[in-house]
Amino acid sequence: PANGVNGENQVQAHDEQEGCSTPLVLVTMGSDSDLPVLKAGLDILKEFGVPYALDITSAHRTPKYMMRVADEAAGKGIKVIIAAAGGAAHLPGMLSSETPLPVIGVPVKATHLDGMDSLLSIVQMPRGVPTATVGINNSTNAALLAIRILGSFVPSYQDKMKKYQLEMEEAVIEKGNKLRM
Ligand code: RP5
Repeated sequence: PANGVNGENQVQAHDEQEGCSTPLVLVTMGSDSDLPVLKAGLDILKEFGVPYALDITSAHRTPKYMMRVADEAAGKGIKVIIAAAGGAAHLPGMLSSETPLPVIGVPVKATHLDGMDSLLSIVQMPRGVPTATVGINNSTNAALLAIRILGSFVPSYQDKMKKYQLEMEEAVIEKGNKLRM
């Protein structure tokens, strides 16, 4: 079912594994040109079976729509917002200024400044308006952080996170073993 946060701009919520169609994470971006950067994070959300909604909410091109999305997200059952933006990346901070939900910003490398502009635009928030910031183009960590937040009150997500961490550890040890052989 089409189950996005705000109707017509929304694509389907992804819920393959959990059988729940209410999105828990809103993944939004300033432009569809940011979508390739978000792919890795979306793959993580799918792997963990987290239902999410996708949207485009530009702080500069659709400011009124962006504020409506921020206003309504919590009431629609969203628990965490992931927001990607490049350049003058005001989207995560502006969403954060309007919603009580945790917002995770993904700085996108979109201009000649190699993503440093996006990173600094997102990370340097004023006191009182916290906005989590992951590395440039690192949507993987944004998704993992969102799942850790969900895992604080959904035990199944925390169990999957523990398994993910264990498998990561085993994979690195295995690589080391091969090098030492
Ligand atoms: C930002 O400007 C977007 O988040 C994107 O990273 C960047 C470029 O957008 P487009 O001109 O490609 O639409 O607002």
